[in-house]
Amino acid sequence: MFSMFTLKNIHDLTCLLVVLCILRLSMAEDWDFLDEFLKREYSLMTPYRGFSSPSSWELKGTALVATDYVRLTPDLPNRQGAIWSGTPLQLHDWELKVHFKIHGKAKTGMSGDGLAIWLTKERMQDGPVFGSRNKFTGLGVFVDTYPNSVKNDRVFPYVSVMLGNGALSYEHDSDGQPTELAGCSSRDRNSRDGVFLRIRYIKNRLMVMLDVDGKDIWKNCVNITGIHLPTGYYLGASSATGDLSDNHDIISMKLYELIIKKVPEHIPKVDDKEEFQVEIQVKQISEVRPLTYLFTFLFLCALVVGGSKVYRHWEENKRKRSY
Ligand SMILES: [Ca+2]
Repeated sequence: MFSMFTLKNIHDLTCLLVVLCILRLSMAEDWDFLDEFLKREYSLMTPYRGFSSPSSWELKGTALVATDYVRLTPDLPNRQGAIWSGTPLQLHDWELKVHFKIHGKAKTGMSGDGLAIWLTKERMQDGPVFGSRNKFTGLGVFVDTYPNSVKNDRVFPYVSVMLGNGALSYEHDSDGQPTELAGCSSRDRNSRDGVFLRIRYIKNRLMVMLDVDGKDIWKNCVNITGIHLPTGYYLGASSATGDLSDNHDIISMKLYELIIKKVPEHIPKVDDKEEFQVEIQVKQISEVRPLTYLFTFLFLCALVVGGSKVYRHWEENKRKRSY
């Protein structure tokens, strides 16, 4: 009975350790990238030469180009403006660093409406979602400065992420809460030097980080896995003002290609097929030392326990014989 119990424990512990090893390795892979390269064809930065090329950036609505910024809307009511890249993004793993500034005379809570950063199939279309079309296809990152919903339990300004499939509708009156994937509160209005926003998409993980003081101190806002974004979509930024307003300025949008670690394939395998998984993967893992130590330890324990049991049995027999 004892030996059976021990064997069961060894089996359970081994399975647990194998799972932990695989989990640790896959988590490390998710975060790792080797290098990043600025891709100018997708980026917008001073001196904003991109607007002179028809294949690059385009202005819409009230958007205008100044020396140090592109203003999507001025601090005036009922304005809409946008900028859109004309080059479809063909990269699989990337990071977009957006430097923006939302500022105006009004107190926070009495200004609006905010801005959106886009990576969508559609481009250059007016609409009610921060000055761009609703029922979009792709990614929208919203910097919402005005709480429209009276039921709001969130602190504004509020940054949120939505993935549109062409049918989902962003509800402006509820600040997009029903379709929000994740988000966070962020004081990104009237910052002296503007706010930096990072949108990182790597191996189907989407992360959004914010640096509101320009001190290179990043706050994690969104971190979600299982996001599938097709290539060939367009980068853009848009903004709208209503009764309340603000200046919504984009200072730069820099797109970096992320070079990720390629894990060489040593053995053929099929995802989601159990018969190809556990045992083969265990042999694959180079860091099997903890397993070796565990097996040695368990073997020694079993040896000691078994030995003492045999010894006790032998002692008992000896005692019986001597009676
Ligand atoms: Ca709002």
